Amino acid sequence: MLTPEAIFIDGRTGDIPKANEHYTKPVAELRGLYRDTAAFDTYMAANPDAVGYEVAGYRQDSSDIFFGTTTMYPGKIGEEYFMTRGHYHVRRDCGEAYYTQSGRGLLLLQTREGETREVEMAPGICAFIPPDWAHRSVNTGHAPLVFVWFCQTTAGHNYGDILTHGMRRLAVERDGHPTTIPNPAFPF
Ligand code: M6P
Ligand code: ZN
Repeated sequence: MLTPEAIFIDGRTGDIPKANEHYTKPVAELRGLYRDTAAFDTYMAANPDAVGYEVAGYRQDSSDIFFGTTTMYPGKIGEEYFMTRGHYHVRRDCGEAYYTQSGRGLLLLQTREGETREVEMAPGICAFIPPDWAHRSVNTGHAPLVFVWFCQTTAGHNYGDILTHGMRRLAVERDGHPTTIPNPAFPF
């Protein structure tokens, strides 16, 4: 039987001492995400070991929910900020919540029908991600962006569509400020 437990989460670093899942995503594995491949190659030549983000999770398999943190490091490739891969859930009836603890960011969302939304990520804001909306988080600040996520254990990640086509909108820096623009490479 599962027993209740207190899980400490460090909202500044994303560290969860009792996490039982963890991975680090090197920027080197994210080449296809960025439009400016020349800028990507220049960045990687100068920062071959750069880390884009880390994910820590607390999961008990026979439970229906799990949670964890994502810690996204600041950076840019060309005019695009560091971002997660982005995904739909395999289970189309599963949503998610992202509760930002520190840093600044943008959550980009889209439906299969072509709707897009952006939700600000800042300390105190909990983003509601409805079922069947693809979601990608972007660190638009100069410090780590740390958020706590809550999801169903059986939701699953469906990366296919986003990995192949990207998202409909890109988060870019223009005149020193974050904004979004249509993705010229998206097959509309
Ligand atoms: C959030 C959650 C995780 C996800 C992570 C990184 O923390 O949604 O489930 O894995 O972001 O995003 P991605 O898997 O799209 O790279
Ligand atoms: Zn998700």
